[in-house]
Amino acid sequence: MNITKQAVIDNYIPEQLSPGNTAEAFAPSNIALCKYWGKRDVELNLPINASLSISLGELGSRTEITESTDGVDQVKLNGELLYCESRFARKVISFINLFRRELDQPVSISTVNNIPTAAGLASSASGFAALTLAINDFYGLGLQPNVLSAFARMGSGSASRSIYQGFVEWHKGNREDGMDSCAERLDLDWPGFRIGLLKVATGEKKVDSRAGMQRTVESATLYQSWPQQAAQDLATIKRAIDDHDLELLGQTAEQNALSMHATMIASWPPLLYWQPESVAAMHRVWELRSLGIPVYLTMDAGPNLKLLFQSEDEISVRDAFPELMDLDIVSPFD
Ligand code: 2P0
Repeated sequence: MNITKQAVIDNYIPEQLSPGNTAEAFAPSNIALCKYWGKRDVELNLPINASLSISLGELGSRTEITESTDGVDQVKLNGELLYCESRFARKVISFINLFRRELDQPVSISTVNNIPTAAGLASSASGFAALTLAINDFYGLGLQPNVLSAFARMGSGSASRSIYQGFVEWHKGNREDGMDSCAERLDLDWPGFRIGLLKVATGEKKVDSRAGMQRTVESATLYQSWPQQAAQDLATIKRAIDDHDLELLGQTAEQNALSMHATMIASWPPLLYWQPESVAAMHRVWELRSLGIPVYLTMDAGPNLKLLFQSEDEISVRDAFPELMDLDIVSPFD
């Protein structure tokens, strides 16, 4: 039988907790340049491949935990008190329960996301990372960042990377309990690196990443080539970051994202997150590139694009994509 999250966590935290009255933590969102797609262990969110991301600086989630004053757990999202049976509230409470266990102390958890709503970014990565950091503080656990990263991963895979700023690698790991499947900040900066958050379509997606990657692993023959490609792409992207080589980074990240989408499209039933507006925006990126502007795209499990470029080309990118507001262009090293 596979190891449970609870068994893993019990090995790292004391039986007797010493909760405080309040704790607050922030974690950034992140965009993968080499994507995580596919799990080898669904319970622990252990990935089939290692991945690499860039964190979005001040854009992310702030989570506060306080002792509840009215004797029941409360979950707030962006200031709004949620129905306790809502999906988000249940996810948050069941994650807290892994740490709180038998402790009879209802809490109030408030999460605020400051990611521009226009960016259409999922917030599970920054949300679970901020929640893990706040739990560590609230219950006085004193855990190291690598352990916090592994715990955040059990909430949502990509949250393992949101424990850190900058360029971050999430190691695949080999251990059965997954504790070596945690992220690490790479000691590589790139002050001129820019990310444009281009929202092209709205609407709730019908298949979330969790279900989408499972479907791909189970039904797409094309997925067989993914782990090897991801490993090569990750090594190339690290080299490109080290050399501040945008062409190599952009080409590899774009090809990595489109290869991931190819595996989704090759699933059954087919999984296509793109909308007509996504394809139109891709053509605009390629058109800009044909004019000599080095701008590349990446996409996650949704219809929106993220643009990768450097500060010297910001004016050209803004001209070509006038819908990008100031907050949609992120300077991760400012
Ligand atoms: C990534 N994505 O590397 C990839 C690329 C989406 C496409 O990580 O099931 O919300 O909670 O581990 O982390 C989104 O998947 O999935 C994701 P779970 P998660 O950013």
